[in-house]
Amino acid sequence: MEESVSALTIDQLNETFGVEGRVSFKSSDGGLPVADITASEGQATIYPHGGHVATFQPTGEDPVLWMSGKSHFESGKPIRGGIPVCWPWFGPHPTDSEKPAHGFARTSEWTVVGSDVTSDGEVVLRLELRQEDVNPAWSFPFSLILEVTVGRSLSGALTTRNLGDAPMSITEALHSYFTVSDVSNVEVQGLENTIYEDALDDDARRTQQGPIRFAAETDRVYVDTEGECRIVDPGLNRVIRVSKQGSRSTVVWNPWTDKSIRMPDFGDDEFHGMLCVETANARGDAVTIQPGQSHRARVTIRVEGIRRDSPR
Ligand code: TA6
Repeated sequence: MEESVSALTIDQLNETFGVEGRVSFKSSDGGLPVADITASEGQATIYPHGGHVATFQPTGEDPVLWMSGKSHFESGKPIRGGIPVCWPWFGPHPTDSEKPAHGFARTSEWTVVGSDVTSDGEVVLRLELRQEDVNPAWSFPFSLILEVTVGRSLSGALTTRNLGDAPMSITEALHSYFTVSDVSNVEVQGLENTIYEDALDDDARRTQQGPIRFAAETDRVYVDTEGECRIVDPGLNRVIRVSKQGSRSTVVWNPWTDKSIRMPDFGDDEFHGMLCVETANARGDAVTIQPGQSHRARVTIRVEGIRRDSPR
């Protein structure tokens, strides 16, 4: 079903986009509308607030996306976990420190514009953010569409269309938070020999030697890379595969102790059980979109068992 609507009630959302046994909308504890997605081989929840995929769990698997027990679920504040949409800038605003970190998309109210069920039981939900939905001080003529496909895997495709008459430059991230057994006991493969900028050392550029392991705060923007990342987690006996298209940066982040304590919406000890591997176009990988043109960044997340020949 394709219909552009905005600020619908829960009943209207269910009437327009609900699908029996597959897509239903309800009011979450904090009062925000949320879509419950039940595909044939996986479940997810998606908030129009921020265009935010909050949870994903393939049938028979442990939850894949992580959510802080202290996350806000209220308008004007980002949700801490799942897949925040960082857009139209990643990190601090390049010139105006008054503007919110990671852009305005993740704290804006998106509009549900479509829902589908495919022949093999995958569920698609489409949401849109447009210029008229955001603070006029921050906006320019754009359309931002998030298309989420839920099944055994989850994919999120973020399409920016430039509706103006001048080129538009953006940085962005699908800032995915993953559940791990113990971040000290996992490794990230797929970024070996890739150059990264170390956000904890004045963006010093270094080359990744071997898999990434974690023993302290880690905040790295790997640039000029289109590779798949694998989070190898012996504790949960699984590998989370994060593949992507239309993204040239991958951000790897764990706040560790001190930064966790500084974040009010993040439990002091929660860092042990989470890891961010983010599908981005950040720093020098900014994207310029010509008038009338569009750009799509897409992440696909899937889980598999650990093969016997995987290290650790
Ligand atoms: O993606 C890593 C990062 O840029 C870190 O520097 C940290 O700030 C994280 O994003 C979370 O940012 P937030 O604004 O959501 O607290």
